[in-house]
Amino acid sequence: MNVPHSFSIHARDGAARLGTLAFHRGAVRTPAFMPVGTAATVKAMFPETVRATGADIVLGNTYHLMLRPGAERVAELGGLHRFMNWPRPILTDSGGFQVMSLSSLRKLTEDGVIFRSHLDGSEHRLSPERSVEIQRLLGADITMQLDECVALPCADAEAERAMELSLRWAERSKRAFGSDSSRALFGIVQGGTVPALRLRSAAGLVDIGFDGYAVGGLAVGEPQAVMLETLDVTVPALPADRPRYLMGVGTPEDILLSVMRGIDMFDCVMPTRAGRHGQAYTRRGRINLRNARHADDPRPLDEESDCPAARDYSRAYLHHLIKAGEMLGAMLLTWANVHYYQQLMDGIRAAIAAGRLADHAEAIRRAWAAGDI
Ligand code: PRF
Repeated sequence: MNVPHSFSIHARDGAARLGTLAFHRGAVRTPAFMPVGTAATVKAMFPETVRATGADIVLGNTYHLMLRPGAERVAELGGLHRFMNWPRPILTDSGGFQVMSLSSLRKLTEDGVIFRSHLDGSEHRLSPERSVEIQRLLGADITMQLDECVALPCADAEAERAMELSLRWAERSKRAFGSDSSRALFGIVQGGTVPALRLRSAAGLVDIGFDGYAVGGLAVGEPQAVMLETLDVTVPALPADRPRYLMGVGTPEDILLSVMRGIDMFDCVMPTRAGRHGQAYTRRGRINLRNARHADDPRPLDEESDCPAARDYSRAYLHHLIKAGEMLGAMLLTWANVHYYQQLMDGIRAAIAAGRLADHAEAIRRAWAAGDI
């Protein structure tokens, strides 16, 4: 089907934007949070439940899927959407970031990266062209360019080298992607925390021309204030009429503060990973269900939530499930957390529409600060 994708902005409040990113598989309401479905599954959740929380789009990973079950196999089985029974939009990350954090014996060259699989030690290569091809085989609605993300803090020269390499890879990714208006290709801004490098990266990507622009290389060890300062420099350098995606972010507060700086899309393992480890995100902040103080607590996580996981199960029961290592504990907390994140985005979108995001942000932060017990 060759229905072109589109991005439209319906309202603004300060730098924040309310929009819709439309694909033939469905619309993505922005600001959007994308649950992470690394290995063709949002861990511990049914796709139907992910959708019921309000998610319009999920993220998949080139790195994991190329190693297992293999991109060609997924393509032969009808693509990632059919494979995982998620008929709505999917964004796939390009693999570079995961190679750096998960694989061993990495060798980075101008052509791409050669690495050993974290699964069986087998050798693989990923170039900008192969990453784009894998994402096409998976059937991604949004393809990310291959980039190099350096850990922070790092020397300016190292941030510059990785940024320039990422720019050259951006150009090759764009050429490899060709013209397919039904799918989107996003470039990724790098440049560490050096304003001049961020600006050069953004300008270079805008010259090449992308359907959307991601800010990479943040939330990799720097303080929140440094991340926000980098956004303050970077976001104004991106085209106003294109979606902006802050990769791998973040806590509910990071998301709120980044929306207020003009970011439209987010992804993070936090709600899913934290859920599997016994942490719950709620209106009143984070709750560690492993803590013994919950053992006799008959209250649910949030009696006012319309998520069954947050409303219909006592903290005592959740504590028991987590302590006993029962799968249902991870399932319920993941569900509650993904639902909470989607509710957060829903509230943010409504506040932008009403032109009262600053007040809304203040109210949310007050409730977090007041705490739970
Ligand atoms: N690049 C890519 N994926 C990413 C990142 C990046 O810089 C980050 C950084 N927070 C998360 N995921 N390709």
